[in-house]
Amino acid sequence: MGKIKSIKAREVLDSRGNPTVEVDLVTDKGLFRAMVPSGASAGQHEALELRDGGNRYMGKGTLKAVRNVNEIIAPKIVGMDPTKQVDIDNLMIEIDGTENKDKLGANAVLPVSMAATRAGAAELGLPLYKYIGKLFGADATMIPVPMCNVINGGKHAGQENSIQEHMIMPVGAENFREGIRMVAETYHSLHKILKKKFGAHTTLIGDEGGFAPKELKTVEERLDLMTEAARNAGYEKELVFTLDPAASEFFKDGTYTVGDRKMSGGEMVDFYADLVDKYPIPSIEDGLAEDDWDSWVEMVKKLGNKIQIVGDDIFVTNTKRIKKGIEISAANSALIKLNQIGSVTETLNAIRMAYKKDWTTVVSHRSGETEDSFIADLVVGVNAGQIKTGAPARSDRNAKYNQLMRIEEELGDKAKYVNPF
Ligand code: 2PG
Ligand code: MG
Repeated sequence: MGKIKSIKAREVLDSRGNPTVEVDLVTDKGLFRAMVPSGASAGQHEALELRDGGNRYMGKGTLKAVRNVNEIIAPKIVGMDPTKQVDIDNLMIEIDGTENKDKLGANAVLPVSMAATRAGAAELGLPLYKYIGKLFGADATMIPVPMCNVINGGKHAGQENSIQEHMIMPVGAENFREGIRMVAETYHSLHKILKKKFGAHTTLIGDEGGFAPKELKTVEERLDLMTEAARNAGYEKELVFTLDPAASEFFKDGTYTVGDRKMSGGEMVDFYADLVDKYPIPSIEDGLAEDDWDSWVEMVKKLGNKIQIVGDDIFVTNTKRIKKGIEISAANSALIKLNQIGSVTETLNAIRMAYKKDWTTVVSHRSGETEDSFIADLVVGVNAGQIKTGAPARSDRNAKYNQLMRIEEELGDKAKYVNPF
């Protein structure tokens, strides 16, 4: 039996220049490292991201979380068998003792959990995705179709009351490598169009690597330009569009404000129905706010047979909230973010719950990311078939796409790349 010999956390920087936590976990097999990402349009019901407050890093310091790893978690976890993922995670959950990891912080628990998964994989001599497949109970052969966010809006681009993410998805590609090429070429073609139509300044980018032109105000204008870019690149047939409005960000006192339009939940559903009629949109995430359950149910009634309705802020990768969503039929898909819940075991449980009801899952990055590509292995490990991790630009995003190309290569003939719709 292998043993965890040491655990050490430190503060490092994420893609937005904010501090985050990195953990080095050592076993006989080597040093295993993991880093946590951080959201901007974070859900209110997410596990706690512990920040120091005060002046350092504008209050966003993570030294308390680092200390919680080094002084509270490490002494208890060192000595354990790294292949005992459930025991390791459960012990941390027990030490914390709260619903939302309020004591230790999800940003203290998660990097230890992820580093332990890497160490467990090494212990068994397996690549990470195969080891996650073993933990989860899947054959880990599905390479996901990526959802790539080529136009950033909302909080990721300093734009109030606008749709946050406009993504392209190469559902018609033969494999992942070809899919990512179609996406990158379309992204460059979009760059060209923007530059020509509105000037070079409109090709500056938002938090997730997509363009963020203020000139394109409505979602229709944005989708039209994406259509033009896909056509110019020659992939109009192979690509579809998906949206993450992140509606909690523009919902207040029962009203949704998109640009200069004010809408009720019901009107929002009609707004999406209209878009789905006009454009090839098979999936919408967070079309409604995180606690507006009734409108979610309405959206499923109206569009649930036609499109994938993905819950992010409403479910926060939390089995309790996903269970409620299943019971009242508030969606048909769950977004999966490790740091919303704070451990690998709980994340796998959330995915299990979704699958049981034949819901799909989409594994996701955060807008504040790192070079850690764990989610690329996770998405293959659980055969989720869909990942969203930003535009095909900036290394915090491409770290994941690049890892998926490696995994696809390694799987060879066994790799499956399937249109999820
Ligand atoms: C989302 C995410 C990732 P954030 O809303 O889905 O794209 O954004 O990490 O800012 O919550
Ligand atoms: Mg979202």
